[in-house]
Amino acid sequence: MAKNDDDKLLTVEDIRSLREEISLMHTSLAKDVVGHAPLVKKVVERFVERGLQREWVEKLLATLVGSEVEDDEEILIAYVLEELDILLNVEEESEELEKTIYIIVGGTGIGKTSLVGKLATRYTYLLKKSHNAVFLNLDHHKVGAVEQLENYSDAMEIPLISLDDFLENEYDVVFVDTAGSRGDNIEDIENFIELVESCMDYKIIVSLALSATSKLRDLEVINKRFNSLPIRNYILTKLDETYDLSDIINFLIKEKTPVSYISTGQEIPEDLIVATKEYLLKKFMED
Ligand SMILES: Nc1nc2c(ncn2[C@@H]2O[C@H](COP(=O)(O)OP(=O)(O)OP(=O)(O)O)[C@@H](O)[C@H]2O)c(=O)[nH]1
Ligand SMILES: [Mg+2]
Repeated sequence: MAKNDDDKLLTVEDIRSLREEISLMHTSLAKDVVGHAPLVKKVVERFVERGLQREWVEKLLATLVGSEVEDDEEILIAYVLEELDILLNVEEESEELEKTIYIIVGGTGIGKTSLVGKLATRYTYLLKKSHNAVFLNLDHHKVGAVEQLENYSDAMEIPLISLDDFLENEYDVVFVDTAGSRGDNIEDIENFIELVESCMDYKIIVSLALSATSKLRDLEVINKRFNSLPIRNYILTKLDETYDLSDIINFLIKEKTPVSYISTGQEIPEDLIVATKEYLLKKFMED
């Protein structure tokens, strides 16, 4: 195709900035449209007060302005909840694992080691199939990290194995605890995954633990820090420590990665539930 100054092909950059412009136009258009429908505006304010991002709710409800439901508050609310329900992703529990490595990663002090304890106990004692589960520790950084797992191992009668032991034997599921980090120990985890993939036929599940008490920006940053790992799902922790789930909900509706479990307290193994959309939405809407 002929190219000259009058007939230039669009570059990827041009398309990206056009897209941003259109998105901005949509945003301000949605704001205007909502401003003309008092009840829709009221429902927008209600969800904004709950912590949802204004732009998101305005864009969503603007599509209903002018329709027959714009004067029906209940339907407007139900519409937002239904959209949240569609956008939230959860993962069903695999009740039978074979030759699986479960690696829990995430920031410091958010409940990774507790999750390893809860999950190993669950897979050993609480599910229909009793799994041959063990702990493996990749946290060589924190003083006391081994002791914490040793305590769980003694209390729950679940072996804590060494790397050599792991390489020589077969287990149904190996729960791997990692160092709490802001992302700087990722290389250790990558090396471990590489080692497993090079000489073993274990299936690997990497879960990113996220605290429900974190702010949206922190959740986004931590998610980005770990994105070189094959994160299969999120596990939410400390849901008992906050009444405001808006940041975690705002985060989850933009991510495709599903939530697998939710930790609701310090008790091992009781305070762990399989994630459901109903639970998340109910907690979000609770006062
Ligand atoms: N309230 C509450 N406390 C929790 C939850 N999960 C873990 N904790 C507590 O949070 C503290 C830290 O938990 P750990 O499991 O050691 O966290 P970690 O991510 O392994 O910490 P580091 O290894 O130091 O990065 C402990 O006191 C746990 O009992 C939860 O869901 N709710
Ligand atoms: Mg730990």
